[in-house]
Amino acid sequence: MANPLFDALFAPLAGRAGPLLILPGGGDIGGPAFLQLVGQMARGLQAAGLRPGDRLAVQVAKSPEAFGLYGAALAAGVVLVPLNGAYEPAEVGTFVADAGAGLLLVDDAAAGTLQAALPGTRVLGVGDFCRDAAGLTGGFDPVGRGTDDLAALLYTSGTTGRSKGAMLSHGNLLSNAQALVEAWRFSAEDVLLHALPIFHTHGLFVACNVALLSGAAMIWLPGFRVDEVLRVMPRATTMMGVPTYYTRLLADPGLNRAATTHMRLFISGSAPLLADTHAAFERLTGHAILERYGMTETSMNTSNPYDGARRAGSVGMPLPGIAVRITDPVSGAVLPPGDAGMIEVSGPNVLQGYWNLPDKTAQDLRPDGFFITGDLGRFDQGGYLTIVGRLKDMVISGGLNIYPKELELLLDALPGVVESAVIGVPHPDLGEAVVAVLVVNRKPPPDLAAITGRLQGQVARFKLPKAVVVKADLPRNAMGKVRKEALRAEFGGMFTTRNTG
Ligand code: MLC
Ligand code: AMP
Repeated sequence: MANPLFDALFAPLAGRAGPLLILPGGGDIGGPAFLQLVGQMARGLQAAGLRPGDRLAVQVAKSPEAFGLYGAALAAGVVLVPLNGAYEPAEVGTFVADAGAGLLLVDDAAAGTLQAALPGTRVLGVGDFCRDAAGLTGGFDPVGRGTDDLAALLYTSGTTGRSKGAMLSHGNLLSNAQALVEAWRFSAEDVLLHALPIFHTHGLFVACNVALLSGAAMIWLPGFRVDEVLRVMPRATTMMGVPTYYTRLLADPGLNRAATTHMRLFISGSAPLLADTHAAFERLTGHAILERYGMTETSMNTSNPYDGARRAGSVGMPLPGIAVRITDPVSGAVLPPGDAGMIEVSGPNVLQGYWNLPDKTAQDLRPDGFFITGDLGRFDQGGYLTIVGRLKDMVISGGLNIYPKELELLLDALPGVVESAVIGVPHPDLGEAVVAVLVVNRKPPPDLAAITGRLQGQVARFKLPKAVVVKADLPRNAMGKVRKEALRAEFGGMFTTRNTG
C-alpha cells in the first residue's frame, strides 16, 4: 500500500550500500539495519495500541532510536509530535493534551517523573519501548497513507501565549524535501554534518528528509559543540545550522580554509544570519554560506541560489513550486517589488491548518491558499527576498522561538510585578536574547535576582530572561499598546556594547 513519505524516504534504505548514520564515537549504521529498527519500532507502536491517525508524542534525546521513531510513526500511519527536550513537564502536558496523544515516549530516566506529572497520559521510556519492540515477531508492512494524511504535528507557541499544532501532511513534507534536494544539489555522494536537534523542522525535516531522499549519509552528532564539529568536518561535505553555529565556529581558531576544504556547502537558517557573519565566514574559509528562509508551518520557502550570488542579508528566491508575495499588512493588497510588507507563501509545502483551531487557521490561511507568515520582507528587482522585520511578537534566540506573551503572563502573576514586557535584544552568541522589562510595586519591590528563578519549572530554561530590568512605566502608543520598539531601542545595547566599549 502506498505511504508517500515512507516510500520516498525510508523504503529505499533497504538497498542502500553505504552508511546512513556515521556515529561520532566510531561505527556506522547502514540502511538495511536502520530500516529493520524502524520496522521493529513500527510494530511496537502497533502493539502499544496506536492506530493510523493517532498521535505519538516524543520527548527523547537525539539518538538513532529517536530518529528511527520518525520512520516508525510514518510506517504505522501515526502522527509524530516531536517535543523539545528542554520543555518542562507542564509544557509537555499542554502539548500532549492538546494533541490527544495516545502515547508519550521519553528518555528512560525521565519516565517516572513525567508519568507522575501527567497521570492521564500513557508514558513509556524509549529504552523499554525498544526492548519490547525488539521482542516482537513478524514483519511489518507500512500502512497505506495518502498525500493529505498527516505525518506530523509540530507545536509552535503563539503570540497569544497559546500553543498551536501545525498539521503537516505527507505531501507537505515530501514536496519540500524534493525541492531542497534539487535546489541544494544533494546526492548519495554527500555526507551531511548533522548537529541540529531533531524536534524541529530544521533538524528533522530539512536535514534528515533531504539526506534520506538523496541517499546522503549523516554524521550524527548529539548536539552542537564546536570542537566536535571541527573534528568530524573533514569527513563531511555539507552542514546545516542556525546562525549561532556559524558565529561559534568563527570564534574558534580551528576554523580555517584547510578545515573546510572537503565541504561543498554550508547552509544557514531559522534566524537572521548577520551580513558580517556571512562576510567573515567567506573571508576565512572561502565558502559563501547559503541562507534560506522557512518556518514550522511551511517548511522552507526561499533559498539563495546554489549557483549564482548568495547574497549576505538576503534569503534568496522562492523554491521551485512555491509562490511568495508581499502584501500590505493592513489591506492585504499585493505590493510591487521594492515595497516592504507581509510575506505570504503558497504551495504544496503550506500546512493543512492548526490542530483543533479552525479560527486561527482561517486567520492565517487566506482563501486563495496563501499563508500569512507574520514576517516582513521586500523583494528587490533581481527577485531576492530580504526579511526586514517581524509583525509577530516573537524572539528568536539561538534559532529557538520564544513568545513574549507566554512569559509576560507568568511575570504579571508574580507578587510585586505590576506589568511586564518581554523583548528580544541583539546578542553576540544567540542573535537575540530575552530581556524582561518590569514595572514593579514598590511595597515591597520584588527581588529582581530571584525573578528568573520564579519562572523555573514553568517554562523551558532556554526561554528564561537573560536579564531583568525595571522601569517606572512602560511606553505606550495612543492605542495603549506597549511600544516594544522603544524598549528595544533603550535596552538594545546591553549585550553587544559590553565587549566593544
Ligand atoms: C540553550 N540555552 C539557550 C538556548 N539554547 N538559551 C537561549 N536560547 C537558546 N537557543 C541555554 C540553556 O537553557 C542553558 O541555560 C544554557 O543555555 C546551556 O545549554 P546548552 O544546551 O548547553 O546550550 P547549547 O548547547 O550551547 O545550545 C545553544 C544552541 C542550541 C544554539 C546550540 O540552542 C541549538 O542547537 N539551537 C538550534 C535550535 C534549532 O534547531 N532551531 C530550528 C527551529 S526550526 P541554563 O540556565 O540551564 O544554564 C525553524 C524553522 C526554520 O526555526 O526556518 O528552520
Ligand atoms: P519556527 O516557528 O521555529 O519555524 O520559526 C520560523 C521563523 O523563523 C520565521 O517565521 C522567521 O521569522 C524566522 N526565520 C527562519 N529563517 C530565517 C532567516 N533565514 N532569516 C530570518 N528569519 C528567519
